Amino acid sequence: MSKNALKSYSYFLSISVLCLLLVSCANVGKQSLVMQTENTMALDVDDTQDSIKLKATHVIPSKNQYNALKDEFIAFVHFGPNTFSRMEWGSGMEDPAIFNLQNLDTDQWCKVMKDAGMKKVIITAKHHDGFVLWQSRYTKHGVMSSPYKNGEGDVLKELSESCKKYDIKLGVYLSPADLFQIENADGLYGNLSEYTKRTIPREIEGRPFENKTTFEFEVDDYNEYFLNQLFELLTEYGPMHEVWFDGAHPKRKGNQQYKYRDWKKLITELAPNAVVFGKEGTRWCGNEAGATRDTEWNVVPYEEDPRTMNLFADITDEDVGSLEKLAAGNFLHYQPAETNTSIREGWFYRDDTDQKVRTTDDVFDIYERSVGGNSVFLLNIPPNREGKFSGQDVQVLKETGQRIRETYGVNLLEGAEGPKELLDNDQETNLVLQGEQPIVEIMLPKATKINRFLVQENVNISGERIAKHSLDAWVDDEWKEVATATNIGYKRILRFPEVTTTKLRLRILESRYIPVLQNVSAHYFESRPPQLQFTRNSKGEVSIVPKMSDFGWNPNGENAGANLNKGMQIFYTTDGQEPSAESSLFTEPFLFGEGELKAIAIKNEEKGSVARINFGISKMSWKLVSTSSTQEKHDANLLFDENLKTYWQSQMKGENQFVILDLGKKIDIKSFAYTPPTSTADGMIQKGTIFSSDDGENWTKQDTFTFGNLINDPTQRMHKFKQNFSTRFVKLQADEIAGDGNSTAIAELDFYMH
Ligand code: FUL
Repeated sequence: MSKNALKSYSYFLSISVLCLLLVSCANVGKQSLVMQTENTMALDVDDTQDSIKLKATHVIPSKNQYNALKDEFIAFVHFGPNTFSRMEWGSGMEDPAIFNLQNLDTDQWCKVMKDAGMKKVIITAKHHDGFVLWQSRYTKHGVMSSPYKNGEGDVLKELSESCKKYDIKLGVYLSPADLFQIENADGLYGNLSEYTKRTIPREIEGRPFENKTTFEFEVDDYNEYFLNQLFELLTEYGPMHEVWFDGAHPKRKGNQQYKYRDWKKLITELAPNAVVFGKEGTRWCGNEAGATRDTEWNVVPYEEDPRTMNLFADITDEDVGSLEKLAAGNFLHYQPAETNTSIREGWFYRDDTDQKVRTTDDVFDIYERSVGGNSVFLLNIPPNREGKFSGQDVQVLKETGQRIRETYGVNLLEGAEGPKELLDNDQETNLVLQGEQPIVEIMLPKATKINRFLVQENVNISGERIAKHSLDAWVDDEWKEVATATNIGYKRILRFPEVTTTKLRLRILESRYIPVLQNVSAHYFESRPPQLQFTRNSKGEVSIVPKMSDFGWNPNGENAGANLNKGMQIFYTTDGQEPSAESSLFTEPFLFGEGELKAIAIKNEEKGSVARINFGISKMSWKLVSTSSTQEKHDANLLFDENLKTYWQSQMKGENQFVILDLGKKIDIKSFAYTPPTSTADGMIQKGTIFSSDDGENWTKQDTFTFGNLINDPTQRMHKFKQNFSTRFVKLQADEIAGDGNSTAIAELDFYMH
């Protein structure tokens, strides 16, 4: 045995002895700790798999992180010039007059959030365009120059007051990227100013601060501007519970650096209860579509010490915290994931006609996967141009709140027999489980129908330990395994086909260290007819099928297409009408050209949610004329094969790549849709031009288009042409590619006549 191996072996042995000693004395969860718990822990060169395992279970959330986890379901509000321009990303050069807000009802926002069961709201105080929603002393680019209350309005103040009224916590999104400060002549972003000692807040005549705290930092102009604004937000609108730093950058300039450690100092002092998103506090889940990982460990590895780091890269891998991953790092850090997505297509409100709104089924499904998957659910509800949440969004949130209360507000283990530490609804009592394969058995007071089981570890004291577990139900005089999953952490919701049972058994199959459970409960969710999805094949035939979850968790716990939906029928309309049992019955794929399809599943007279799709003109007679270049496996025919998984990708040749299509006949075109690939971030067309031609040789430039936020949210983008035009040949030219990409890629193109 080598010296190092011997050292780690004896380390592990002494720890094991200590563990045995500790475990034998009955106590609460703390008894199973064998070292000091920390929010961040360094790994040593002689750490072994076993010692890393042990260390990982002693990495726990900070007070603010734990509170963030307990908030569970929180709201995001994207509001600003984009609400009026219908853009996803502004340019920074918008006239503030565009923010033509006449009415604002932040009480309505908070009331709706409260009904939905949301505990906190984070608003885009400043999005990437640099427009500020509050009365900042340090810029004129914001509400102060807009028509809202003749420049006297303050959206953040109104929200902060409503939050107090409705007991909702407040957080702010302050975008480090700032296009106004990049684009305007006196802009501070990347202006190459010197780093000198500056006092924060900078005094502005006639606008004193009530809070007299001051800070000295060695910063440049933009960091000073940012710190001054943070000072305003944290001292005049608080108490602040979250500060949200977005990592996206539509543009950069002058190699601008962010002195985050200084920002952090200010936040820690002025808003001690605020968790910081995008830095060491909470982390992005890695997508904006509401996808969740099957295994979401919140103890993650870092190469550098996150307590002193300035730059944080996004963690987007499927595996964030397996033992192999942890072993490859130098530090272990507790960092909860936030699952952020929008209730509408895109982050900003566009309209109530074309912009799709998620159904209650969808939102409730994400709630169960995210909150029940060891993360926080951050759902964006973008207010409309009336300053309110739109009716459809309100309805969905109301129903989601109802479903959460109906399902999780009723614990079917009430009166059950079993370990009282788990059944007493007391967060302070915990059950330490011994043995090779620890088991918890619970006797229900009577035969009960259940299809959800909720289990929590005591992450706050004894960290994340369990790596695999299964649930059995006593059915027909024997144990039947109904669900199995990997880690638990703060909360795991197991979903499975309903069983009627008198006894449940939770088996811990793998654990990083002695398992400590905090709470279990059982529930019943009245499952609805499934959500539906449409596909159109290259022959132009449309199919309507139950939506299969893309993300591992089967809808309602089973194969939606099979047993769960027996007896279900699907009805659809092609004229924009709401479908009902009187509409056309879907029995087999049918030919469908351009237009809107709506469909509904009906089972036992109960209607599911309405699914809709807007198909572009049929692509059956399209032909590829030419492309600027193409990569071997990404032929340009793939951009009209009706398959979103395949895509055209040009060679790495930079901008001005193009594709020319023959639509088969002359067609009147009003709009088009670009769907980027999802399996590569290289080649997303951020800016482009559309040309038309009757002969494929003489071209007329028809319009240019701009799409924002493609890399983080690679979903379909629509563009309405300034003027309709009639053409047989179309040329799409890429003028600007998102991020660092230098190829051009298209998963699918669609053209619309309406
Ligand atoms: C992204 C931004 O670019 C989007 O506009 C949005 O704010 C989203 C929450 O984060 O990175």
